[in-house]
Amino acid sequence: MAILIKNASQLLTMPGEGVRVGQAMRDLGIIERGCMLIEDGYILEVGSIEKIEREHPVLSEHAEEIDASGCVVMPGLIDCHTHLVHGGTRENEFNMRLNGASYMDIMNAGGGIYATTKRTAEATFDELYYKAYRHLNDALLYGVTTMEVKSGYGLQWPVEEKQLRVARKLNKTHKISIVSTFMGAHAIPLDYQGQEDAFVDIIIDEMLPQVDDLATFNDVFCEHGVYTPEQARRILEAGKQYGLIPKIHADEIEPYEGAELAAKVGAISAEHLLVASDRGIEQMAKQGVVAVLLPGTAFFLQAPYARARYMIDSGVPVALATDFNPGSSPTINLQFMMNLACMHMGMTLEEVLIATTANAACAIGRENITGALHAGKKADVVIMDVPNYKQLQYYYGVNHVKTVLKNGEVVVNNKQLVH
Ligand code: IZC
Ligand code: ZN
Repeated sequence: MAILIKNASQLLTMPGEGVRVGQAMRDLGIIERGCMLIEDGYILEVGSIEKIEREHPVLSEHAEEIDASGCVVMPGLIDCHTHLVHGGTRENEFNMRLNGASYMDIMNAGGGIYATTKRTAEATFDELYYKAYRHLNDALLYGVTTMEVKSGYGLQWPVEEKQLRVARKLNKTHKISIVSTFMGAHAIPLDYQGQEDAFVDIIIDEMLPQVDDLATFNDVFCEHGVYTPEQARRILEAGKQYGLIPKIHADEIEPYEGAELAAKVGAISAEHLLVASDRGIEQMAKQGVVAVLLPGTAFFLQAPYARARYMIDSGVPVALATDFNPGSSPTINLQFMMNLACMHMGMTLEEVLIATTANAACAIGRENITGALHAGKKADVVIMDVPNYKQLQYYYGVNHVKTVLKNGEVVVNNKQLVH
C-alpha cells in the first residue's frame, strides 16, 4: 500500500549518513512544500509534488493522501537511552531531595537504584510489561518511534533476564521499536559491598554468557562509589567477546575518566557526561563516540548540565535522550529534553533535532533504518502541528505531535493513538 504525504510547510530530511558533527548538526535539509511517497513501509521518494508525480505516476495517483499543510514533517523521534522496564515509582525520594538529600545519599542508604531493584524483583512479568506498555503509549503520542531500553534493576541474572524478556515482548507487541541493552553493572548489590570485584566476576562469568540475543549493547554505571573505570573496562571488554557493543554511563556525578574509557574501549556512545573532562571529550571526538546527553537528569537532580556546546564545537557527535527512569528522570517527553538542551546546554534549534533523530539513530546502531527521511529508510515519520521547526521549541512545554507513522502505518492520528 502507498501513502503520499503532501504539502508539508517544511519537510526535514536530515541529510548525510553516519554521525553528524559540527556544521552537519545544523543542516536539516529542509524542503518547503515537501512531499513524501511511502510504499510497503519504506520511503520511496522525497521531494516536490512535481518530482514525485513525474517519477511515480501510477503509485502517486493511487496512494492514500495525508495533507500536511501548515505542518513540519520530520523523522520519528528516537529515545536512545531509557530504563523503561522497572517496578514501582520513587516520588518519595523526589521529596527527600527537595528537602536537601542528594541522589547518592539516598542510594547509599538503600534507596535509589536499590529501591527500584527490590520493586522490579517483586513485580511479575505481566506487571512490568503492562507498566512499560503504558509508558510506551505516552512516548508514541510524543512522537517516539524507536527506543533503547536497558535492564539493570536486577543485579542478579533471573531479574535482569525478566527485564530483557519484557523488552523483547514489547518490541513484538508495541508499535515502537525497542533496542535492548544489558546493564548488569548498574549498582553494586548491597550484599557485595566491599567485595565489588567478586560481583564483577559474576557479571563476567555468569551473566554475560547468558545474554545471547536478548541485548545488542552492554552498559556500565561507571561512577565514584559504583563501578570503577577498571571494573567497567573489564565488563565492557568481556561483553565484546559475546558480540555486545559497549556503552557507558560516564562522568554523571563526579569526574571519573568515563569519557576517556569510552574512547579507549571503542564504545558506540557515552551517556550523561555532565562533568566529563576536556581530555575525555577530545578523545571521544577522535574516536567518533556519540555523546548521549540527558538534560532531564540535570533538570530533575538540579545538577549542572552537560557541556553540549563545547562538545559539538570539539567535533563530538551529540545525541539527546530522556533517560526515562523512576529516580533521576521520570519523563518520556523528548520534546522537553530538546527545549532544555536549547535553554541550558547551548544547543541550537537545528542541533537538537539532529540530536534526537540522525545522531540518536547512530547511538544505537540504527542509522541504516531510521532517523532520516531518505529513500530506502523505514517510513518512521512525525507530523508536527507547527508551520516551521523553530516553533517546536518556541512554543515550549506542549506536545506538537499531530500524526505518527511507524513503518508506514498511521499509529497516531490527530493526537490520538490508533488502535
Ligand atoms: O534508577 O536512578 N543514574 N542510573 C544512573 C540511574 C540514574 C537510574 C536510577
Ligand atoms: Zn541511564
